[in-house]
Amino acid sequence: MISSLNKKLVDLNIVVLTGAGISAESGIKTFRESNGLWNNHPMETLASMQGFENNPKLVHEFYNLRREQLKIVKPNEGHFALAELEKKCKSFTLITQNVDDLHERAGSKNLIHMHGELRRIKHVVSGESKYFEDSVCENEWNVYRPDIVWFGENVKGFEDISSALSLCDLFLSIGTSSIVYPAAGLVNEAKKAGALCIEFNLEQTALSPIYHDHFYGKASQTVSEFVSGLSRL
Ligand code: BV8
Repeated sequence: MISSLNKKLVDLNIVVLTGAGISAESGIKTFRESNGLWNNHPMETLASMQGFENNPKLVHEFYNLRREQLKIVKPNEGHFALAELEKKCKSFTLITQNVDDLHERAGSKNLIHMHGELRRIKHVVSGESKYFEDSVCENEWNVYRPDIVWFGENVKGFEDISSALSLCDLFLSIGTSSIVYPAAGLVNEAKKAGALCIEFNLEQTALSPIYHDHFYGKASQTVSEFVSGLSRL
């Protein structure tokens, strides 16, 4: 299938969308698998402004725990393979729904955190955002919120995302259930641009039929193997 690209790797414009599945083998829980992050609380109570206003304690504790976890997890082969791929193609845009910092730590540069970042908080009134890697303490639960995109809030970087997709030759979707929009719909933009669209997951998703090809298996293996194959283009 990749031979249909008719381009050398060095001439390819590549866009990648990642979800929680690429960080699963680093020990970060996904959202929707059994015993996932949202098992005990419906996502609306943890990832919405309404949920935050109703119970800032619960929401801060949810994000404090996940922020603490960043101190003990490490990028896996899937993250490193994407950082390597970025060095070898004409243009590379990594769009992640993940709020962890494993892509940065693996060496990825051109990265858009469309759902925000665990290691940033923002002032609830001014909206000013700052880097933060500890736990938000109780006396600041109503002053700061996680700089995370919740349901009903606009995603980040959408202009840059759209311009990258308009030039895209190859679109890879890795480790996402393709349930959350507008992230799940990006493949349609890539297809309009004439890109070859490939899905990497453990299993089929609702949007699998839209993709031209699929690699089923653990992202740390499937992505590394795919990148090695691309390097022979
Ligand atoms: C918005 C907070 C405009 C961050 C999250 C149509 C168009 C536009 C909007 C909508 C629409 N329809 C509905 C909406 C509204 C809503 C939405 O999409 N709802 C869904 C539930 C239907 N979207 C929004 O509200 C978005 N904003 O549209 O703005 C707007 C403005 C005002 C009013 C209306 C609209 C905002 C969406 C962002 C929400 N924030 N979380 C956080 O806490 O982390 S969403 C949450 O889900 C995370 O961000 C996460 O990144 C995202 C997607 O989840 P996945 O990453 O896919 O994880 P999941 O567990 O689901 O799946 C993991 C996959 O990995 C599985 O398939 C599994 O098989 C696979 N896997 C596991 N292990 C491995 C693996 N694969 C490979 N290898 C492995 N080892």
